[in-house]
Amino acid sequence: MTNWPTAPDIVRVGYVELIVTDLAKSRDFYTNILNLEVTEETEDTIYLKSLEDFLHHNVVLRQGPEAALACFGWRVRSPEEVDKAEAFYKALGCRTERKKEGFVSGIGDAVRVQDPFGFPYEFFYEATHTPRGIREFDKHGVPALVRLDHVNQVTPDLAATMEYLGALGFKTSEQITDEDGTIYATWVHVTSTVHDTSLTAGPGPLLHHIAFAVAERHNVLDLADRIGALRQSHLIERGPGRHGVSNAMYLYLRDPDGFRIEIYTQDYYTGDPDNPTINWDVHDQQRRDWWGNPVVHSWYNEASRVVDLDGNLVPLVARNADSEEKVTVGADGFTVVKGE
Ligand code: XXG
Ligand code: FE2
Repeated sequence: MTNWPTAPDIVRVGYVELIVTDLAKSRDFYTNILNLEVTEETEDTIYLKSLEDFLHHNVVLRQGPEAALACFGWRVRSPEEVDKAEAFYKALGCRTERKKEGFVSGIGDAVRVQDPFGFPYEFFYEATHTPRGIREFDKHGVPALVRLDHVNQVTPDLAATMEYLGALGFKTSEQITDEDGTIYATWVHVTSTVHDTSLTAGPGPLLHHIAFAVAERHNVLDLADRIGALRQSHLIERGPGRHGVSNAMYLYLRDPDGFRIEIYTQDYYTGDPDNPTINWDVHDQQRRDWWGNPVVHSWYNEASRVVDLDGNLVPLVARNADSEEKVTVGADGFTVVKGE
């Protein structure tokens, strides 16, 4: 067990920065399909936010040569927590970069790190506020994405990554395991929801998806209907459905670069200190879809690369071989499912 340095107090995932290969195409997807609001735009960068948030943005799209995650932006509780985050990663021997003026528009003093598992994380407190759109009912015609709800990471050594996120204050709400105790996926939270990030075992570091919340269950269906009416059904990868894990309603879309976007709503409260962890058997066919609908192959086997602090793709590390051996038909994980 590592002796962890003092961790920063993480409030939530504030934004994600994605490198996209065709900014105009991505703009069309994030505004016309997802109906996110553009809060700022330059020649090579677009900032977008969900309806309910008061931060400057939840998504940054930056034009670049290769589609990749540039960072997850974690909001911390106060400006001092940014110092703590910097000290935390320095003590772990990770590369860090601090910018008092911020790395992107709308965000002040921030530190970016490449974490021990290769993921690009940013920690910030200072942010430009924008008006919440909650009373702009004239804009609600299209199902509104109200919040950035969570992100999902693929990592080769799930147990070690879990321990590290535990040191950062994340608690486990749900997990998928087998009879030998191998963990295939976990859902961890700092807010009182089921998760702020989720870990899937597999070759990594990779970004599996980002997820926005909608207010009501029927909004998930409304969005699927809208995409159908726009004759864009190829954008739908999985769902609509109800998850076993989290109990939430879901729909997965793929953006023009293949980034996976989940539309998600109505999981449950997890804020008590003794919130019980739910364990799902990897062979339970309702764990990922409560109605038993099969999960499409691409959902298990495709994910996006991440970049380091210099913008270079982080090399992939194979999944721990031990757990790979134990995967059986219908089992979980970011891996080859035998029999397919
Ligand atoms: O947010 C999620 C997910 O990680 O996207 C996937 C909640 C549950 C699931 S699962 O497919 O495991 O039910
Ligand atoms: Fe998700």
